[in-house]
Amino acid sequence: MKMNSIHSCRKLHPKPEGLALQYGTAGFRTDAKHLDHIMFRMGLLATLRSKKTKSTIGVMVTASHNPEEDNGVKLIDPMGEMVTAVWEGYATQLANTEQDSLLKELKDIIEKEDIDMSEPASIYVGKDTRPSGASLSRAVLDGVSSLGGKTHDYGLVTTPQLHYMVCCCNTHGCYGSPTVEGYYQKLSQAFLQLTQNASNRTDDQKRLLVDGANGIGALKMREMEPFLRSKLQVVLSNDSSSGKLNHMCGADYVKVQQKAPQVGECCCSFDGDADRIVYYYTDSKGCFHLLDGDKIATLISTYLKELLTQAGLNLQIAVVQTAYANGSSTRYLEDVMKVAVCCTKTGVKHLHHAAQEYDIGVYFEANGHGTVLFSKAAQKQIQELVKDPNTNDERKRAVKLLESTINLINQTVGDAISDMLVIETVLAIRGMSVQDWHAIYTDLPNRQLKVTVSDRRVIDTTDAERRAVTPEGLQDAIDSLVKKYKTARSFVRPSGTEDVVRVYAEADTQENADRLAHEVSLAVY
Ligand code: 16G
Ligand code: ZN
Repeated sequence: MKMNSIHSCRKLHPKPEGLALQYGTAGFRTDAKHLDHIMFRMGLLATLRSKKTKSTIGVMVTASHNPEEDNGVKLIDPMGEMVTAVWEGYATQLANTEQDSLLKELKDIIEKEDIDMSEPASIYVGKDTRPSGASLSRAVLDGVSSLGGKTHDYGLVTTPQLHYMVCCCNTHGCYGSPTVEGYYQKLSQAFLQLTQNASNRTDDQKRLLVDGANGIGALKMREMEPFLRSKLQVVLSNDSSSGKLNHMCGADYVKVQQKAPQVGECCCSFDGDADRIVYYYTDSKGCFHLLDGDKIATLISTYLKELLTQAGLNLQIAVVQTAYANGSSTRYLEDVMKVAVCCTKTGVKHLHHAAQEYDIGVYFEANGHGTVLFSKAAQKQIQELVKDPNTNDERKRAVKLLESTINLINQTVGDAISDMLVIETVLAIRGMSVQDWHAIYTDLPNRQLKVTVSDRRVIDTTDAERRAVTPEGLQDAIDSLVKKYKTARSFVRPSGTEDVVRVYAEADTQENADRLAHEVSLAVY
């Protein structure tokens, strides 16, 4: 055991005294200046997690859609999932321990988890394009080697690529080969196979404007393009290293500002680490139309449900949403599509876990983060049906499409590149334009606001964050405000990533949604 080397190495990554940070909804995230010691310590913790699980663990250095000056880090568990809640707790403890008790804190974790320190450890490390990424990822590598762990530094990768790589490694290649090239090959092969079924696509239908948020997604899209053999013509914008990451571009900007950073008939935007995507277009009158995570979930679940029916497979499909899902999408899925809808708390890990409960769980946050999970049993049924010689042609076509679609989806986490290819496939196979897709249902006008309060933790929520339990009287006040409007809904929740309370309102008109959001935010003060 090389615990002693921590003593010497830790001096290189000292913790500023008194600084306390929390492993939040998506890891640590703050101004990059404050993160050196956090990175080193996450290297240490990832090594312990690897020894404990006897598997490869991932460490991704990214702050997603935050400004370029920020950075962050999150740990990836063996199957490519987010690390468990208990280990999130260890991460916070370890991050906030003052320098002289670091060793004691490590020993506590080792004891609590009964970790055999003679086990080997293997850590995959990746980073997005932030200027601070290079030195911060070196701090992670230092942490791992302090405890004698082995590292594989993938350098610049998207967050979902690193999740994919970790899963490939721990499933011994069953999920694919753990290289960036293996990722491109797996996805592009599935995409080419699927789009063969839509041979009459025009060049216009193959053309897509992609806003890369001046981040890693743009870089990786350019690498992937040759693998797609002109079956998709990607026109990249915000792809430069000179442009500022996430500045006036990217998925978060488009969703929150409801504005297009580029004008065209079919556009999409990635976020800074390419795990989120939204689509949009500008019509002939110059009006902007957004197709967010709810629209994506509707498109994909409708397509999958149709294939299940054609294949004669009796598998349960459900859509997992959060309180932010537009009411129209929920109504459409439940009433028209007859698909089960489940609502969870905000944050990918909550949606992911809920989706694992179904044969096929489609999950998307309205902000564009999401994917589809197929249970092992469902995948087996699909594979067996493909091989069954008694399957008739119509069923065989449907089940083969299902099989290739599974290969096109990154089941470890939401993935902008994979989601984009799935969406392009569905539109191609169903012969739909982005305008047809948009017309499936009409979003209810909505508004999101932020309110700054002295302590956001006084607000506690229940029912997947849709109702406030404390402070007393707040929910009654919201209820009576909502009653004044038609088809209205509103909720408040403390943010998990910023020191603010978020307010959401939807109603029959934009004016009413704006007014309701404003009134509710006054009730929060
Ligand atoms: C994080 C979450 C995202 C969630 C957002 C909510 C992950 C990978 N990301 O970015 O899913 O929508 O936080 O932020 O889990 P909020 O709590 O500030 O509203
Ligand atoms: Zn992201």
